[in-house]
Amino acid sequence: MVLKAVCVLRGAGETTGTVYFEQEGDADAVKVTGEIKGLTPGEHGFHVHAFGDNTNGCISAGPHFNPHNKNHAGPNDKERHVGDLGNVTAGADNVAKIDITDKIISLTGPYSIIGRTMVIHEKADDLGRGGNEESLKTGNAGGRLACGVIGITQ
Ligand SMILES: [Cu+2]
Ligand SMILES: [Zn+2]
Repeated sequence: MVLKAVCVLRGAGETTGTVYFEQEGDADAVKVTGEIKGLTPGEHGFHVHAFGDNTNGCISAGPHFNPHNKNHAGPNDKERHVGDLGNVTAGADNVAKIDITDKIISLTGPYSIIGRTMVIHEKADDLGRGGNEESLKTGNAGGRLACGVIGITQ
């Protein structure tokens, strides 16, 4: 059975986006597609944060989803937060097209990302290589431009 989820991102500014998630089965990689508009050209950190709570805006989503208590890193690192999807890159048109395949996130099981929050950041994620303490927590990706709760779709 194919599992599908969707996330609509909104924030205080003009950044908006729609992200789709698809997973063939429990143990398969998750395909993440979609686009985010209203971004400055260049890289922007893109993560799953722990809570599906947007009561006080994107800040209520808490830290990166990190059920195994690891340091922050990039999507291809062996040790990373489950929520570490790295960066998306916006072009001169201020749009980032998303096309990610990730083997760590899941739409099912105890570490499912359903009901958690996707966040797009102001700055690039340094993938844990920034050489300071914050780099190992957030990748120094700065403010939260927009976010949305990941929900089940058909
Ligand atoms: Cu984040
Ligand atoms: Zn992280």
